Amino acid sequence: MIIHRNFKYRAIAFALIGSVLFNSCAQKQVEKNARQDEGGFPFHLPEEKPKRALSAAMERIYTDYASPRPEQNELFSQFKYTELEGFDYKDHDGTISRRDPSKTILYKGKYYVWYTHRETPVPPVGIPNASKSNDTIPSSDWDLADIYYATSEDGFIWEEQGVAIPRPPAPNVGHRSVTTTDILVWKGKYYLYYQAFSVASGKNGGDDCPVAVSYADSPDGPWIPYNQVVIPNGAEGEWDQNSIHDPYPLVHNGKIYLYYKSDFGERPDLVRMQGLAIADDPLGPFTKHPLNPVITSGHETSLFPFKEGVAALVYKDGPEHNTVQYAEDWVNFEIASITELMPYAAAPYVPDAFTDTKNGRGISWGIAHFINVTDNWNKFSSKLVRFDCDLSQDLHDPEMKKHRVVHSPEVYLQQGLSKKQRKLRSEKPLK
Ligand code: AAL
Repeated sequence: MIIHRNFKYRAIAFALIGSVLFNSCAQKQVEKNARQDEGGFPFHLPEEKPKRALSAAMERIYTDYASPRPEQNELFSQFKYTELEGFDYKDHDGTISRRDPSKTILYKGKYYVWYTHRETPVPPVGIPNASKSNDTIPSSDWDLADIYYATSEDGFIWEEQGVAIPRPPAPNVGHRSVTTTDILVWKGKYYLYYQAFSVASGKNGGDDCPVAVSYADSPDGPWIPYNQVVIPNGAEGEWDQNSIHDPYPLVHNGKIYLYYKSDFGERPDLVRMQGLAIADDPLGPFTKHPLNPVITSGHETSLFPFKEGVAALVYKDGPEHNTVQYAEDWVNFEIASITELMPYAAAPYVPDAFTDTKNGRGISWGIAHFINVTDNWNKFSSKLVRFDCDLSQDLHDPEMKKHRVVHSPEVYLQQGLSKKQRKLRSEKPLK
């Protein structure tokens, strides 16, 4: 009896499955027929994703980006650059360098920016020659450096105020060089996080350093060093075992979200990616996110709250360089747009960086740097520069939304073949 009943149920099940399969095949055939007689893709690019079969590329511009048109994508922008006034570089002889700026903040009507300041009797010898460095000869452009700051009324003309954080005496962490700082404003106090080198960059083979922090009641200081590592390197064998670079704090969900870069693997196959460490208190403890690395590309992390999520300027290194990326959950980043000529070490003015906003407004300018400004490795030095863009919900600047940057032929010709490439490519094929 039971066998008979099972057989009946199985027969019903097979009949149901069969009819579902038949219907879906029939449905597909109906759609296929419909598509074939719906004509080609429309002449005017639809604002919304059209109900028709789409190629992967067409699908992508409706699903991956805020708008199928870059000029209507709030997270697409071009970037424009302006020389800053107020900084002396001694004709870029390599003995003075300013680079790796912090985010800019506005305090009592003045803009403030902090940055790596190196002033040495001679230019750096270069990381590969780090063994030749000593107490006066720098290995890299950011070796034997201190953290300086400058103020401005308009973001274009600056007045250097002098040193904010000097190198501490040995054996305190950072006694060799303190560099690549960023600012956090938290409960009325100011915190500067920075790379704290105890050995010349390159001496151990890599650009090895942890992150330390100093704090003050005013952006003008005095800055009190915490004199401890606040973002430690990863354990042996972990991606961030050697370096915690570019500390970049924001405030989200009542916590400090500090993004950072690490260089991992061995030169010349170095990989650079971005991680996230979160804390309830500016002095830590910071907990590294279990999904680290959270951004697969980029250098000198720069991010800003945007709507409910966070956006990132991802440039220079990695498979997804030259992109603006977005993470609604502040952890899982997607590409929001592809762009070019992105600012090096971009450090934007982010009005809502520390307000724990639930609707980030975005950015329109900041400070960045140009490295090796004389294109001469024997006189290596860098300089600060202003960048402007339109990655803001409160700005509509069509000039920043053009699809392409027109370069002069000289820019292309500057990227010439090496002698080796030219020789290889001019040899006649053997056959
Ligand atoms: C920069 C940053 C960090 C590195 C070096 C100085 O672009 O990534 O600060 O250590 O280069």
